[in-house]
Amino acid sequence: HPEQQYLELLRRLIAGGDLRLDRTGVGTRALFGYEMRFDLARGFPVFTTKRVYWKTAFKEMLWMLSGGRNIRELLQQNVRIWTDWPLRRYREETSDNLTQTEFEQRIVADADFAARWGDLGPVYGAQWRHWKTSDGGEIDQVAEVLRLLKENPSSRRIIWDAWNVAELDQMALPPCHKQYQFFVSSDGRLSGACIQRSVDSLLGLPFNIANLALVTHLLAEQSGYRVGEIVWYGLDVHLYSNHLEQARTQLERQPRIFPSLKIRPGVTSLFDYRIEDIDLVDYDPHPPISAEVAV
Ligand code: UFP
Repeated sequence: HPEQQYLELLRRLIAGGDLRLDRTGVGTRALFGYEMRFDLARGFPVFTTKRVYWKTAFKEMLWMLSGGRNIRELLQQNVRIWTDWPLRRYREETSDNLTQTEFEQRIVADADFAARWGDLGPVYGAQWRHWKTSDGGEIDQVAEVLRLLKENPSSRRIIWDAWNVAELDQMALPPCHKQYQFFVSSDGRLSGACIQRSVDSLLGLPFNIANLALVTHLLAEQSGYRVGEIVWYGLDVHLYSNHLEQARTQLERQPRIFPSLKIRPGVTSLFDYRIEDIDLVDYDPHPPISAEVAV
């Protein structure tokens, strides 16, 4: 089963990961460099050895594709995965101890408050769609990828990149899945790759794989190709020390058949997809496993 690639990674991290103290103070077991490949024709690679909240991941991907950088648009769809960073900044700068829920409700209810405190800086979507040029213009890297897929599919430059060195210090979190590249084979199948510099193997990685697969499917649909493979490269691949038990639980489980992705036909632009247009059918995972995110 292709999910064994992931379980093998967890096994290696538990058994032989290098013990390092990290930025968050939690501590990790890490290895440097790991590759996984999934043939999208063999099912949609959302892991089954625990429930992955794929709708949350997909909403995040659509938000990134829209150029989003404020948590308000995520919270309006009940996606709370990015709240920790703005909330910490709010508490530090105001000494106001709102709870997470109070903070989130205020972001949704109050547009001015959201503009002041909900902005993450020029993170993924901002770089993908609005990379600033030195002459005051911007580049839409995703539109350029779509153009190349249609006009020059053998190009070796079908890339978008979020690692904007000059703006890293303005971002709530520097990009983890920092670069995407696409490839059209001679039989008309689109493959997608992602380079991820830093990988929370328990919490982040299942989302990152699902989102790489989703965006590859959406690009294929919009440029008239069938889907090929996804190829994922992680560099600092780590397991937080407070995720060890969860990883061991997952290793006791047998992977199940991957579900299939259904995309509503007739959406004419990559940027018009809404979450209602996308569904996963026959996803039958093992139960969820909860874990704390390191901020
Ligand atoms: N992280 C992921 N995937 C993501 C994302 C973050 O695994 O999509 F946004 C994790 C990796 C790391 C932490 O554990 O978040 C980022 O910390 P740092 O910037 O110190 O690498």
